[in-house]
Parts: sequence; C-alpha cells; structure tokens
Amino acid sequence: MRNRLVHASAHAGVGILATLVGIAAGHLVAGLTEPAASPVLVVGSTVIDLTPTPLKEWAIAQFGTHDKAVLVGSVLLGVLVLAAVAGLLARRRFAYGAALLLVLVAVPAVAALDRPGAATSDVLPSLVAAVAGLAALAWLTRSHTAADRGADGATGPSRRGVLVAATTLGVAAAAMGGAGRWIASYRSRTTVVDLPAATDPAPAFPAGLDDRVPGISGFRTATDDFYRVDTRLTLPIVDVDGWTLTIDGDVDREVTFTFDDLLAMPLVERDITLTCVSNEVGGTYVGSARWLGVRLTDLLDSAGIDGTRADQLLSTDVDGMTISTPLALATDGRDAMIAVGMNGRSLTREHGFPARMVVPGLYGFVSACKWITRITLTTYAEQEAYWTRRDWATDAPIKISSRIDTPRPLSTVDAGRTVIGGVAWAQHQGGIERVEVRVDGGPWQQARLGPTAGSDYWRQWYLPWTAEPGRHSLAVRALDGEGEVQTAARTAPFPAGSSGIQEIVVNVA
Ligand SMILES: Nc1nc2c(c(=O)[nH]1)N[C@H]1C(S)=C(S)[C@@H](COP(=O)(O)O)O[C@H]1N2
Ligand SMILES: [Mo]
Repeated sequence: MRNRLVHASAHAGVGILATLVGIAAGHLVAGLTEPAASPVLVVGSTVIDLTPTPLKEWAIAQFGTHDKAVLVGSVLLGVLVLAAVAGLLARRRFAYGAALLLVLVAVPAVAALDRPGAATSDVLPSLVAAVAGLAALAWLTRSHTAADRGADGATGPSRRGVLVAATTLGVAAAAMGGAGRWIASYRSRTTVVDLPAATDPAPAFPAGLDDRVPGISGFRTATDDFYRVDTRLTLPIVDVDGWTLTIDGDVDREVTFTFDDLLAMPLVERDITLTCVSNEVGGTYVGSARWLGVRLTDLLDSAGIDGTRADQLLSTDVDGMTISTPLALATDGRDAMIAVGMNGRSLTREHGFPARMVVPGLYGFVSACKWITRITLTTYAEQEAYWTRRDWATDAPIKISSRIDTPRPLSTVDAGRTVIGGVAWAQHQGGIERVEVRVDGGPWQQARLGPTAGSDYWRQWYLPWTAEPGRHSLAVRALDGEGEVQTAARTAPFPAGSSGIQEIVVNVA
C-alpha cells in the first residue's frame, strides 16, 4: 500500500516536472518574442479580464498591490494540480497523460490569440511549451517505468536514470524560466529619451513640508515611488522609433504623429496629482508629479473636431486596451495633455512610455491611458471601453479627499508635542482650500497648509498636537476651493470612486 502511494506520488511528480519544463520553455520563448504571451501570464491576464468587477474589487481590497502575484500564483497552482493528474494518467497510459497536457497548453494558446492586439506568432510560446512538456513527460515516464520494472531485480542504473532525468529537467526548467524572466526585464528596462524644454513651463516648484513634518508624503512623488495601476502582468516593450499616435474616428482628417512630431510641437509642463478610482479612503493609489506633454486640444485641433458628433475619446494602447474620456471635460480648458515626460525625464515603462494621456480632475481609468497609440472620436453609444463594459462610471471626477500620513494607524506615539500630517486633494475643483482635523470626536480644528503648486495638485497639511497618554482617534476632512466639504458618507470605489472620512486610532505612551 505504502509502496503504491510512493509510486503514485512519483508519477504525479513526473507530471508536475514535465509541466514546469514546458512552462519554462514557453516563458523563455515569450521573453524573446512577446512577454505577455508567456503561458501562465497570458492565462492570468485572461482571468483578470474575465473576473467580475465585484470579485476584482474584493481581490484588490484583500491583496492590495500583491493582487497580481496572488493571481499568477493561483493560476500556477491550478495548472500544477492538473499536471499531477496528467502524470498519474501517463502511468496508466502515456497517451492519456499527454492528452491532458495538450489540453492544458491549448488554454494559453487560445488566450494568447484572443488577447486584444495579438499577433499570430503569440501562439509560439504555448507551442514550444507543448513540445518541451511532452518531450519531458515522455523521457521521465520512460525512465520511470524502466526503473519500476527494474525495481524487483534492484537494478541500480534505471533508478539512477530517473534521478538523472529529473535533475537535468529541473535544472533546465529553472535555467529557461530564469533566462526568460531576465530577457523580458532587460528588454523592458527604462530607456531615457532626451526631451526638449517646455515652451510653457510650470512655475518654480515650491519647497513642501517634507523636511518639517517627518512621515508626511513628499510634496512631489518620486517616479519610482509612484503608484502603478493597470491590467497588465508584463510591461509592453515599445520601440519609440516605430511608435505613432493616431487621431481618428469622427474627425475632419485622420492624423498620425511620430514621437519626434510630438516633441516638435509646443510642450506644456504642469504639476498634476493622479488618482485611481480604486483608491480606498486613506489609500495609496494617488501620486503627484510634474508632467511634460503636448496639449490634447492641439492634437485634436490638427485632426479637426469642430463638427464632430463624438462625446467620447476612446484611447487605445499598444495592446488594444481601451480607456474612455468624456470629450467635453477633456476639452473644457483644463490642462489635458499627451504626456511624454514625468518629473524631468521621459516616462518610465511602468507609467506609459513613450506617451500617455493625463487629464487633471478625472480618475485614471477614464483619462490616463498609458502606452497610448490611438485616440478615436466616437460616442458612448457606439463604442465601449474596457471599464465601461465592466459597468464602471464613464463620467468620473476625482472626489475631494484627504489622508493622514503621520502618525500611522495603530502606531504608538510618544506623549507630548507631536504633529499630525498628511495630504489632501481636490483636483480641478479649486484645489484644497482648508483641511480640518478632529481628535477624539471633538471639534474640527483647522490644520496648517503647505504651499500650493496649483489647483490640480495635492496639498500637504499638518496640525501640531500635544498627545496625552492613552488611545486616541484622529480624523481628517478637506474643503475645496469651491467651498465644498469632503463628505462623511461612505461609498465603495465601484463605480465612481470612494468617499468618506479617514479615521485612525493611535496609542500614546
Ligand atoms: N493602457 C493602460 N492605461 C492605463 C491603465 C491600464 O490598465 N492600461 N490603467 C489606468 C488606471 S486605472 C490608472 S489609475 C492610471 C494609473 O497610472 P499610473 O500607473 O502611471 O499611476 O493609469 C490608467 N491607464
Ligand atoms: Mo485606476
């Protein structure tokens, strides 16, 4: 009995190892061709796209920025369970196990071809995975069966044969997987492109409260610390020389710009705070940067939109992902742009290299298309963007919000003179006019504000506080330049952004 169990788990192991070899070989080929078509990743991406919105929001809330790692891990785990079954089947009859492996590989193959913007060659990683996986399964099953047969006669060489085959394949899988990973990250490394100076520069950037209030968010978010939110599991590899941006749809004439065309146009520089609709009250999906780009209206004017019936800008990225933006808001005089620079350098791959849209005052999912290649003038009735199909709002202005950065929730603070501080934002609603802090449910006290970098940018704030020993609750709310007070009414991020007041508890000792 025990012997049977040992044999069974050995065969399951054979299935798992063979599958890992296939996955690794596919990952290597994907690294060389299209990283997004790597078998496990492409299945993960498909799962992201098919996941119902409530479940996706739950996963983001549970796992935060680890949601993608959890997803890839779950897909891998599921595959390996089936791989173990394939190994057991192969023991009965090789063809059964092989058939299950082929079915397993058919899933990423179909998913790769089904991706928006997929090329036929994207099926290659899955094909290679199939060949490598089957070859490994055949080799392992053969040497294992030989070892089984030899077991009674206790012939050493065949047992050693299994070990040699397994070790060789294990090492090969690790090497191929590692190489694929390295090649993909090497190809998607940040390339810095020289950018001209702005023709319409932003005012000198004021010194914030960074040094005066320890623990407060920097007045400007460093690019490497800037939150990243997108549906991708790999970064797109875009060659700036071949890249173009096309404006089409209901326009007088379709126009296409190269990267150099954009750089030759007047460039504006603006300080703008970006916010994700998935940001929870007190959350970290918000960042502030200095952007350099071409005015969106300059680009639209060159295509001619005076007579357009469009009410929507439908932006498409290099892979066919779509983001909608209300045309009326994007062209109402705000500093909407196609940005090519962030914080004094060209965009990083994470944040949309070589170009992305930035529209102050609208959540990123309805404005900030990264890796943009096309802007189509159309109507909401005619065409639906990625998140519109998933029932998110189409008209989604950023809600007034404020966050406590210091002290941290549930932290212990030394009794005596200290400071409560954070940031608040009300992009394109006159900016932040006033921030108020409430201690232990008492009266709202006016906090001191840091300098302003314009109404599309967040503001730092702080309140000196003499902390008495014990447990205290701290709350914050903001008022915008139009006199509106941040609402206490709690809403979830879906479908148009969270609202409510952040209240934290700290211990003073
Ligand atoms: N191509 C593409 N652009 C995208 C997204 C995406 O998934 N794909 N996500 C959007 C969302 S939801 C947000 S909040 C912003 C985030 O921009 P960042 O990652 O540079 O902070 O990008 C937007 N642009
Ligand atoms: Mo977002």
